[in-house]
Amino acid sequence: GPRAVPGTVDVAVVGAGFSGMYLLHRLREMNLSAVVFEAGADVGGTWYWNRYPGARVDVESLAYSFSFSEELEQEYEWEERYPTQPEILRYARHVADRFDLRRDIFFGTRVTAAAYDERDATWLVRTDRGDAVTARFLVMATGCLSFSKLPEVPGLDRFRGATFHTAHWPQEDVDFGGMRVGVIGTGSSGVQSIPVIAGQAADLTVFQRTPAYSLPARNRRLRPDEIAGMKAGYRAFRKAQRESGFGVPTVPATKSALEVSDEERDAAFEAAWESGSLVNLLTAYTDLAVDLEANDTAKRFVHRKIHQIVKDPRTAEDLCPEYPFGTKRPCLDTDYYETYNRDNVHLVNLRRTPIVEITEGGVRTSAGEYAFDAIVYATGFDAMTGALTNVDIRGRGGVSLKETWSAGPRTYLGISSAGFPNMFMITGPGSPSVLSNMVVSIEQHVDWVADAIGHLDRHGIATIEPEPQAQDAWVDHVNLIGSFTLYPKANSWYMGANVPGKPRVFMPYAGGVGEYRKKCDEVAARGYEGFSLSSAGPGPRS
Ligand code: NA7
Repeated sequence: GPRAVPGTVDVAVVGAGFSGMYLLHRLREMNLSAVVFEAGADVGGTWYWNRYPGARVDVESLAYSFSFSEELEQEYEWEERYPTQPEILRYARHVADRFDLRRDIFFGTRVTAAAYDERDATWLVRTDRGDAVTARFLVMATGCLSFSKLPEVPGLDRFRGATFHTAHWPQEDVDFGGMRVGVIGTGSSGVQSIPVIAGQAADLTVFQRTPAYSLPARNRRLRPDEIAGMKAGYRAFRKAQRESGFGVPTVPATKSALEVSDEERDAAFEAAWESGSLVNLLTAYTDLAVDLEANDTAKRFVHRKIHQIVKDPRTAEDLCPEYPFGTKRPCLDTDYYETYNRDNVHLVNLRRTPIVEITEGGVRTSAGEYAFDAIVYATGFDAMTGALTNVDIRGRGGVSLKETWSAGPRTYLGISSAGFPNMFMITGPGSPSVLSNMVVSIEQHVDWVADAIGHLDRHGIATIEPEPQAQDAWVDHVNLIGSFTLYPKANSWYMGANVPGKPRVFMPYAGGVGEYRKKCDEVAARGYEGFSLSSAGPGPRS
């Protein structure tokens, strides 16, 4: 028969993506009991849900992988430089099998609420299947891009054709052969799926509100010698990842984009463009992320590329972003701009002709109606906070996390929030998370949280919670670093700007994963400085 959900555990974990999987493994090593709830039918999180055609990671496979097990590193065979969604999901499944994770994971189960009981210092976690679990610790391993959003236009349920969202793609393959397809959204999911859909559909119309900056991925199969080289050098590479800015080792820039000749700069940008690596362009000069004039040089370079590739000058112009390069998440693509040279592909600039409504037959903009057999929503996510605030989380005094964060998320280190004792977030707002190679950030957070729980248990401490002053100082620090950058100049999901009514706050920590790790380690080394630790309550169960 089906396994019973345990009534009481040390740790309740929400989500079985890379975060929840590794956390479960760590907790078991510490002989703690844990239960993991996962809404999907299998592990993988982002890579379980985002099955749209062309879905790939934009960090190289050998870097976008767990480092916690040398055996895993050595035995796993990556096929492509930038693996496809099926390849990454296969990796996640392999990890689940290899570490026997599934026996503590309850799939098809969504956590709906979690309430802190001050008397017992425990969390009561509830699911949509009626489970109620009491846990000493609650860890939200819910991901940063997991609560999807649809466009805010009337008539979404009116359309009679087939409807898809890139983040809820069907399990079975979809074939758009012979169909008239509309894609709404040109973030990474749109940029990756549009070339593939264009190759199948009779006719494809892309609705673009904001263009993306995209670089060619130059994806290819990995050669045996480069895989062997990587495996031989993994320890040094992992160390470099952890100390880097983006969780990907780079050669630090030494020059301003404004102190070199146009020829030298163009050559450097050209090399980055040819390399198929986003960070190579983002970090080509010291000041691209902080100085508008310097940034303009990269912006103009990409604009030139777009005009070289796209034959119709008006389409090319519409594809050129106005906001500074890198201030919204840039994309890696395979034939994205080239796709607009196809006869069956049309671009609609929603800045000129906004969507008025979805109709029975398709999409109506201010310029008229477009008829479709299928609409693909590539409209993204309520990023970083959506997956947290859409669970009814109640901390001390029954206070809701959603209300507490109504003016923007407030965390200490992006790991925990005042008023919510013994609750941790993996890659929460206020951590580098979305500005980094996620696997590097995930491992660092999981290790820090597991070590913190170990520390509490060794010292007979029942609760950990940020002091409000430490949290205020961290929020100020995150804001200050953000204010040194150009990020606030774009209407991005980093700023919450893609969701109407969401407060405009720059949510990630932009100081780099290496600096961030140092801060987290210092806090722990100083006895969890900035946290109040209390030994009231029941203490560890063993
Ligand atoms: P993104 O990057 O949030 O992209 C969503 C796209 O959908 C973006 O172009 C949005 O335009 C567009 N959008 C959203 N709402 C609307 C409405 N109402 N009307 C028209 N267009 C809309 O999500 P993705 O799934 O592509 O990628 C998420 C991340 O995954 C990506 O950054 C990588 O890190 C991996 P906007 O820019 O808001 O004007």
